[in-house]
Amino acid sequence: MAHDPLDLTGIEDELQEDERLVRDSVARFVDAEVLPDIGRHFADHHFPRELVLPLARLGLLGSSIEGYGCAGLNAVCYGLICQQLERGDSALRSFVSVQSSLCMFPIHAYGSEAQRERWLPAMARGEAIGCFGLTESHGGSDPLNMNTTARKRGSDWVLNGSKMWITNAPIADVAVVWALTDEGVRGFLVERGMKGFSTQEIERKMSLRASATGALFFDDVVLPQESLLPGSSVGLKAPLSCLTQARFGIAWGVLGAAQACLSEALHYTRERVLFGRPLAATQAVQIRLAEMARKIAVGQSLALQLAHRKDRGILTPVQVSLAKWNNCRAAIDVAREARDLLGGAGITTEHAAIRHALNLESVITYEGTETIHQLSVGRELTGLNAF
Ligand code: TGC
Ligand code: FAD
Repeated sequence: MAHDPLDLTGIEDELQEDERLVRDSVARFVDAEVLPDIGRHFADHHFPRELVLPLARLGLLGSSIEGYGCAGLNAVCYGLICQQLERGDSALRSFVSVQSSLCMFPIHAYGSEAQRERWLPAMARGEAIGCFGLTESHGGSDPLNMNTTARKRGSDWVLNGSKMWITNAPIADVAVVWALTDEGVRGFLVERGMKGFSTQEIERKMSLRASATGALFFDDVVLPQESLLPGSSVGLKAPLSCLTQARFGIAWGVLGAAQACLSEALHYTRERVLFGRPLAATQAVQIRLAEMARKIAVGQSLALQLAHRKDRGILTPVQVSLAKWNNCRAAIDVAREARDLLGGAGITTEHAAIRHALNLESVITYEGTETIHQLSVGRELTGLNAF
């Protein structure tokens, strides 16, 4: 075959040698350690915690951070890492997104030197796990409408409220929590074991079943002043800057899920013989496969363009919104098409398509729903805020 069907625009040729090496090492890990068991973990609603230390040993936790035991890789490498992990399962990419972009990034960007020294090396080694608490049950799209409060009491802060839909909550050692102070929203580090802090797993999800999702509860949790992230400005700017990091990784990651689905659909339709010929030899099926490949190719070009802008320090949040929206929509469409092309076989976890399609229902919702990103782009175009 002249072209790799998963890379019609030749992204491979644009990569540097070190970027390929990172990509290939993660790909080998996913093939050997993730794919054999992930269908079972999904079916069992179980986060495979035993993969955390191997992920750390590969340098995949906080991989963009310089120092503190982190790998200091560029944006293309971070994207490729997310893509390979999500080729395995969105749950693994979610774990790495939250650990790296939503916890280690704010500790590095807004934390004190003592907070960095305390948490970053341990998190890079996979010995400490983090979560990010922004969303509350009454409406995640509008995080400024927040009920969780942090009130000053002497030199301490007292935290009350709850957070909902928090990835890693049931297994986290530390939570980056955004709470309303008298001045506005600020970020705090809340540690497991602190009096009044508890977590609860959300059961019976039909999506991201191999990820641990939960709620955080704060009942008069007393936080010393050292728990405040001192470098975070008042308001949503700091948490939104974390989301931009994670959304960038998602824009790359979801295409890994889409590639897995296209690959499976190509294989299946070549083998499946109906009405005397392979399904893949019919015009209708070829058009559908071509559409899937087109969506992946366009998404890849967008992701690579964003990575180069990120490395040059000129990436804007609205560009990330555009890519998160476009690539999640592309990936879920591809996964649903693959599921359909597999017919009845497509509804079991023997094949990957339904698992990816169901996972992508969460991915298109979290980190800003599709509508939120469309409205961000709309605001950029018109100058009018329609939220
Ligand atoms: P907006 O006007 O857009 O911004 C407020 C201030 O923040 C600034 N800003 C940024 N600054 C630095 N870096 C960034 N990336 C920034 N993005 C925005 C902005 O310039 C402004 O600054 P200033 O100085 O002018 O005040 O804020 P808004 O209040 O209008 O925002 C509205 C909206 C809807 C866009 C925002 O609330 C939003 O994004 N909502 C969606 C919430 C969301 O995405 N939640 C995600 C929770 S975490 C999650 O889902 C994790 S899943 C993880 C996994 O498992 O992988
Ligand atoms: P809502 O905000 O209630 O939205 C409901 C619907 O209304 C959506 O379709 C939305 O697009 C639409 N809508 C909203 N505003 C408008 C408008 N102005 N006009 C038209 N339509 C609108 N959060 C964290 O803080 N940390 C995490 O680690 C985390 N992990 C998650 C993991 C999973 C598996 C899931 C499902 C969610 C996670 N979230 C996390 C929460 C996630 O960010 C929110 O679910 C998301 O932001 C949407 O919020 P919501 O669910 O409250 O929906």
